[in-house]
Amino acid sequence: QVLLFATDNQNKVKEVQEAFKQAGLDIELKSNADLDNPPYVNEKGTTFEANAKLKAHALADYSKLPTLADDSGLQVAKLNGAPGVHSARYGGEAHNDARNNAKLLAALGGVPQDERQAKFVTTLVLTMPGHEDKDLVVTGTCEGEVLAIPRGKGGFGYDPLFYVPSKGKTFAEMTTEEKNEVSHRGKAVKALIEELPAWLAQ
Ligand code: ITT
Repeated sequence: QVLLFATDNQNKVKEVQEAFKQAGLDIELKSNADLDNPPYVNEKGTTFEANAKLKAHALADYSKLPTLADDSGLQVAKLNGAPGVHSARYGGEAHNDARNNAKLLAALGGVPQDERQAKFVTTLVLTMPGHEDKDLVVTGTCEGEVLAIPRGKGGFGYDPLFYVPSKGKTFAEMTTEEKNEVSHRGKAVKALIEELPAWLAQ
């Protein structure tokens, strides 16, 4: 079974592929990088679900393949939920992890550790070309804290700053498998897999 993952982010592909493998699902994931001239999607929605649908529908329409999209972001309580849906471009117009992390650290400058609670959110949308009315939509979240000093070399994006108390580690200090056990994306994929049989049977 081939599934198109409507993403330009190979780190997302790696995590979702690993989660499918752990669940014993034999799914070949393709992504935007495997397509010739995939359409650019302007993520102009104000919610994770709206942006995930924009990506899923545009790429399903183009590829005619069953298509999965992931829209994610970090919501920091002290910053009233920012960067939220703007997480990818928080630090400037171009998507740049180092600038995003620098801006997040600056925004939280001087805030003590016990006031640095944050939540990662992933909304996944699975769509069949021509059947947008039947989208499968699931969301996963992960509670943690934003550290003042980055830790770890793995993962991507805000991972070195996102500390998960139940693991005693940042996402960047975890293997892909460990991150999937607790992460927003790992939980969203588990929910997707649970709902897949009923969705496919409709
Ligand atoms: P696509 O839209 O092509 O899928 P993207 O990286 O632009 O890739 P989003 O629009 O969902 O993805 O932006 C989410 C941003 O939030 C992403 O760029 C990261 O900086 C951050 N992010 C999302 N999931 C993350 C994770 O698991 N760990 C660290 N940062 C994450």
